[in-house]
Amino acid sequence: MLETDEQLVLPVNVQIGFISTAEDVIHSWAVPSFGIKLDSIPGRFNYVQTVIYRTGSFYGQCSELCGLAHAFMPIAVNVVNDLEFLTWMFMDLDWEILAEDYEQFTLSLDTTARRMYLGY
Ligand SMILES: [Cu+2]
Repeated sequence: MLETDEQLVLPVNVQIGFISTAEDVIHSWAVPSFGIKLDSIPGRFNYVQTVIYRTGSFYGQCSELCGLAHAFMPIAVNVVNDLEFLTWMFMDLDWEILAEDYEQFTLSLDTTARRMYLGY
């Protein structure tokens, strides 16, 4: 019931920061096993950090009554060790596109960081 087409893959025993926002209505990204319930609000960035100490599959769902498709917002997280995480991160990566997009990517990160600190 909570399975998804794609799983969020995260490394175990590493400090992880989650940044959340929304485009349409208020959602709430909740995974009870992590002790996280992070509101996703249009026009705002919310932030929480944690360390996950166990590998495995973890599940959650949107916990805000956000609208018509609310029942179809499951969350699946696969927590893996360092080697599995690096393998996942770099497989299927197109290094030429990555090099071309690197400058644009860092510019968009700067914009995101500026918005977080200034709150717009
Ligand atoms: Cu939602």
